[in-house]
Amino acid sequence: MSLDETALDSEASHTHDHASGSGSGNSTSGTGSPSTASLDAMARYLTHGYFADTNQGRGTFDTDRDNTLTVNITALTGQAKQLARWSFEVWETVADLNFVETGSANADITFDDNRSGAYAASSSINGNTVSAQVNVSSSWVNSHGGAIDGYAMATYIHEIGHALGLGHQGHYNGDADFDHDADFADDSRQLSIQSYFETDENPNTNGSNANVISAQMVDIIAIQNLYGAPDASSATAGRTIWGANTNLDGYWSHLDAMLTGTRIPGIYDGDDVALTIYDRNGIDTLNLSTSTTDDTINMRWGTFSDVGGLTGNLAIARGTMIEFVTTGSGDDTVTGNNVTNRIITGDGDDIVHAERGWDKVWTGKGNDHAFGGHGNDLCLYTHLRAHETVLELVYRLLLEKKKKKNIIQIDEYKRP
Ligand SMILES: [Ca+2]
Ligand SMILES: [Ca+2]
Ligand SMILES: [Ca+2]
Ligand SMILES: [Zn+2]
Repeated sequence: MSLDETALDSEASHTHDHASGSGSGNSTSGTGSPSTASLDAMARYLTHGYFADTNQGRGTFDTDRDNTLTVNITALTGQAKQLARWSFEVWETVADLNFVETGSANADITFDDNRSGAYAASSSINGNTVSAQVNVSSSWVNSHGGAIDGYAMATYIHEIGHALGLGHQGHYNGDADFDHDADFADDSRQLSIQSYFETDENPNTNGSNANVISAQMVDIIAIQNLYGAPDASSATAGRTIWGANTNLDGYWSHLDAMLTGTRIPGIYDGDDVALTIYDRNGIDTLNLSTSTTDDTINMRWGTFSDVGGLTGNLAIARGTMIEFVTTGSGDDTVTGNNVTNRIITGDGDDIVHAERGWDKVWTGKGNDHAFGGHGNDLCLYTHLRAHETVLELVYRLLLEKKKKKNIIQIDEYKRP
């Protein structure tokens, strides 16, 4: 039996003792050019490789019988309690975990803000975490703000990631420079909140700089490898509407405001955000109808979309199927996925590639182009011809579709 202690992000000294050596990750050491790796390999580094490289024992909480982790945030001051609670929601969204607050000194994770810097420390026995501590200093929160789109929020998500058993996305701690320290060619916060590199610090990444507000694609794979995917009682089980008119409450209820830059005092300061959508199951909608920018949405999982004038800021996690998408008044481009999609693109000159499935597409006003792809697709628009019934419209479109195969250009229609 060995007792391992790890400390991450700490300006304070590392403590490690009897590293278990059970990690078998990528033992790159930051020399030479970073390697291209799969999402799975990058996730494996977060859960194993990092601890092997840094000669620390890895640890995860044992949630086999109960997915509950107790957390004590009573010592937090000011806006820190809210940041912690939002971060619990972030991790609960993507893993089979349920954080329960307690005043007990024996909580699984204990939070404080009275020491300097931001770090997490944990002790484990034979790979099982006994307890973890997270400290994000009050001055850190004061200087970065307590809103969702501030760096303190990203810090909380990151440090809790450590407490749960994730390392960094490369062999670095405390400070890192992409040219010298990156082990993975795609190491940036676009893929992992456990990365030290902003999206634009990585020359291989096509994405705007933005405040990361969620666990990202690699984090989601890693945390599910440790704790499993969210269960049937989780927030995104069943039918979910993301964005405008959302049926999610709490943290994710603010997504529409954040994607359209609409300030919410005390919650969202209006800065650019980046996130990954993970959704457990159900017929789900991404509703961007309030957006006025030219958005490019890719509904296939494992891809990045461009929302709010940014590039690559909205990812759809591997395994997450979004069936319905509505875009706003800009000139939007939407690519469907392989199941039956309902795509509504609103005003603007929009382009839709519905891909496989029996898709339905409404392109609204504007000079639009819709391509049905494989499947029996139906392309509609919001305006009927004079005296035309909806049934006649459907019939006419089906005829046109037959004539033009899967290509339907819609610009000749007028209001009745
Ligand atoms: Ca859902
Ligand atoms: Ca549009
Ligand atoms: Ca489709
Ligand atoms: Zn860290």
